[in-house]
Amino acid sequence: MSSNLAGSREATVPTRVDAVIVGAGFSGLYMLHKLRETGLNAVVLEAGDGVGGTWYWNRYPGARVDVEGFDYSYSFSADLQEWEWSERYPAQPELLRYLDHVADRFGLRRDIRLSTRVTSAHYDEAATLWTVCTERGQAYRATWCVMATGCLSSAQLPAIDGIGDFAGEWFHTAHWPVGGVDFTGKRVAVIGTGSSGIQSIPIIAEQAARLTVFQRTAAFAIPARNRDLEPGELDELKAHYPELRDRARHGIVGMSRIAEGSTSALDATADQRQQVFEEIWAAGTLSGLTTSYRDVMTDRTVNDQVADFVRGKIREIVDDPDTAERLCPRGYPFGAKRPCLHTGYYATYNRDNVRLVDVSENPIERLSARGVVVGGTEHEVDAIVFATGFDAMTGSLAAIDIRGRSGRTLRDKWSAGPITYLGLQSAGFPNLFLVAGPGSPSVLTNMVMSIEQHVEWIADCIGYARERGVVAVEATERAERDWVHHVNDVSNALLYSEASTWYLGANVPGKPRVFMPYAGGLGAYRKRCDAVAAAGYDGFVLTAG
Ligand code: N01
Repeated sequence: MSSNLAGSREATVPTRVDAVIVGAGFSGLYMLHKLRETGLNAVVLEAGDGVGGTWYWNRYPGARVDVEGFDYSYSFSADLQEWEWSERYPAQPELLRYLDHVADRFGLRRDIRLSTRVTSAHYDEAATLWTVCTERGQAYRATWCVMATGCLSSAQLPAIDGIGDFAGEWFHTAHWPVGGVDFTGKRVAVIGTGSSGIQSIPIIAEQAARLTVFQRTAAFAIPARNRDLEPGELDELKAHYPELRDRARHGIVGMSRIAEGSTSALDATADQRQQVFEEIWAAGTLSGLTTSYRDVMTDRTVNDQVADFVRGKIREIVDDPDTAERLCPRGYPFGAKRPCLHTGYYATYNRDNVRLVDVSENPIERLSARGVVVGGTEHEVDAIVFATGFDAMTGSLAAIDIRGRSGRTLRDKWSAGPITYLGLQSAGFPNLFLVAGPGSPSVLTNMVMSIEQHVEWIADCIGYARERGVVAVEATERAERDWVHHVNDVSNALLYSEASTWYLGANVPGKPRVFMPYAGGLGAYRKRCDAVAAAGYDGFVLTAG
């Protein structure tokens, strides 16, 4: 409970708005803009001290997006073409500046409350209103509540004994200090080799006296070939803006310039395949290998060809054959665990001050006051970086006490895994919308394109309801049951379930193993959502006031 008198007084006098939006990242900013356009009085509640969401929190060394900046930016406003990306894959500071620019450009800040963490959202059936409360003791009453809380925003520390015993400094990549960290002259451990680890390891290695990387699962990483954009390069893209954006909106992964192969790799000769893979490797794209042939994610033989190709590249780069073998991913299909885009990652292991400790068979036992203990050996370090990921897709929602009709909690409803209709709503929680929720393409695509599609759909739905005097929009149980089956059917036909990943919740002890995103592709998903809307919001019950 807040000790702040003003705060507790506010709690008894809720602020009445049409809509509460939780989160001020890419989703929340655009949601606010769209709801204003729809004529709503909306407020955004954001836990951080600034806007930006993911790009506010993830300030670790080397943090940069792995989708090209041209694609990883809003497409809804021609005005925003004014933004000049400096690099092919923009780094965190530039992305944060961009989102700050968007907040200013559309005058969003006056309706954003920073340093305001939402603790609960309860539905009042009689009043058809949500009451949203914050850690600071404020309360808001709203007809509509939009969770723009992000798919990867609930950071995970591993369940390793002795974290409290470690006498040095430790950091999580997703909660990096704003002023940065100077590792000069230090002995540093990085635990985790997913995207965050793979981006930060080369930079930390350049600074630290010694870097020890603790790897449990080797990742497939593709060189980013990041570079400054040439003068005029962006103008060239902007000259084809509508066409490129349209391609991204309707493609599988939401990117404008990723070739989506329609042929089988099995119909190509070994030389032809090699040439295709080499071209993609040289181009430096995250999804290029996955979409190179139509059967990379359905046929294990084809998938093995891609995996062998990447392993061959790792062996070419890493000097020490033993280290190279340990860096070669094995035991799961390429693409089933999210691939990474890297800059100098594998070559980092050729440095004298970098060591790789394989903890796949011998897990980290504990942290001691002086370091990390594995197999009875204490690896002494001055600082530890946890690049250990997130309680993905559901973690940030589970952190809020969300109660729908009859007081039922979302945590309870989702205890065996998330249940949604289109990843947009869950039955029993009227007027509560999820942006990029579980059951939507979200993390399998360029997030910005998926977010725009959701925000526009939600705003249209709310506008439709208001025009008709509808006070409650709620997914039916039948519609969500059918959708969950469909999501499962689609992922079961692919190779995703053959890896233990955060897509499945496998990285969080006790989390039910359910493949959470929708793997049917953004374009097909968009068509489905459009058809639902065109049919008067098929699968939803619309209740007039
Ligand atoms: O997290 P992760 P992340 N002992 O979950 C290891 C997006 N992203 O922050 O695989 C030892 O991928 C764990 O090992 P294992 C992107 O979608 C995007 O790196 O569970 N190791 C794994 O290696 C990405 O996929 C960008 O066996 C332990 C690592 O920690 C997602 O965020 C940049 C351990 C966690 O990897 C998450 O990426 C960054 C333990 N006890 C992130 N516990 C870009 O756009 C966990 N691990 C570029």
